[in-house]
Amino acid sequence: MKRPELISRFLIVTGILLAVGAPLFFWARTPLIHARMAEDGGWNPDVIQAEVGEPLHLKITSDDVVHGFAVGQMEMQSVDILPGKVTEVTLNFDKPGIYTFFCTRWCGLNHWRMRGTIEVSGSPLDPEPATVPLYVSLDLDLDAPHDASAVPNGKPSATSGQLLETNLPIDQSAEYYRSHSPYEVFEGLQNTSLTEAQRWDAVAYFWQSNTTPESLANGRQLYAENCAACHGENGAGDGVFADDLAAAGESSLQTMEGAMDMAMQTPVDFTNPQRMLGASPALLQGKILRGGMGTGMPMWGSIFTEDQIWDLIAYIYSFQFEYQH
Ligand code: HEC
Ligand SMILES: [Cu+2]
Repeated sequence: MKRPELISRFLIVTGILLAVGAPLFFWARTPLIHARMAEDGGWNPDVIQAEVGEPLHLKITSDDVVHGFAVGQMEMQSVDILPGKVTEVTLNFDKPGIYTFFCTRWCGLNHWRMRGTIEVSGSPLDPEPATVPLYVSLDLDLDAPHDASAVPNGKPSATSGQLLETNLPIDQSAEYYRSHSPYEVFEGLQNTSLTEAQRWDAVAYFWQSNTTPESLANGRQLYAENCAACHGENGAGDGVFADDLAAAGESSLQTMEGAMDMAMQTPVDFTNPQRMLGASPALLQGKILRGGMGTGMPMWGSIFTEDQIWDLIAYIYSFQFEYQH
């Protein structure tokens, strides 16, 4: 073989490699993501790499039922993922970190287990200091019992609370509200001339003053989409999946693996005053961020922004109090 021939062959081969390789390279960066119910494997792949400042193009399809796709802690509308169709999504990241993508359609009992991660590398476009969640800085023990030792007869009324004397010994700061349970604030009113019922009404008014109609409305919507299937539309712990969770808990207790795991539990009843009036917003924040560790309560820390979690908490307390708005 003469030299020039060798070179031209080499060039042709490189040409073919480039022609096939370049699309392959880009295709490899945007693999087709398959969605399946969690029992059948969930997302595949479930780990995706991306870079700050570079748009991430995703193509997603479903192999079984209709799922939804959204990424936690990002302002984005969730998109439906239909069986046999390819949905394209483009994401932009301005901060590095590990993001969680998740299913947004209630596709089954294990729906909330349909989660995957996007590992974003690079440096932040707009650096901001990292914040520590309040329950961490308060060093709360999330698993300690927190029942209130006294509860009101009926729902305390914020409207009645507002009519009471105004110079009650309640610290009006947001920090005080977030780090105390309604029961603790009730106790703090012991040395006033108020009756017990009035003290609870004052607490209801204090709770209402620490939220806004917008925050409650936002919390209500997030709750309906993400929590009601277990905790119930009206907070009573009787969502459509509550029985399934209890059954899964019983069967897991009967197996060796189940005995090693913590038992699945029925979802907490948010209308139970003893339980909820004894919990501070910071404690609920910790429980929502961390989840129930094997009990069936998902962890939401990688899904919601801090503000969304406070909105959810404000809404959860509305099962305890009679608000004006
Ligand atoms: C798959 C079912 C399920 C879903 C969905 C769910 N939870 Fe739970 N949740 C549970 C179970 C079970 C418990 C009880 C176990 C525990 O306390 O850890 C619980 C407990 C809690 C607690 C602890 C209350 C306390 O006083 O100890 C809070 C707060 C809570 N959930 C909030 C939420 C919020 C907010 C959402 C929606 C964003 C949500 N949960 C979605 C099942 C669920
Ligand atoms: Cu799904």
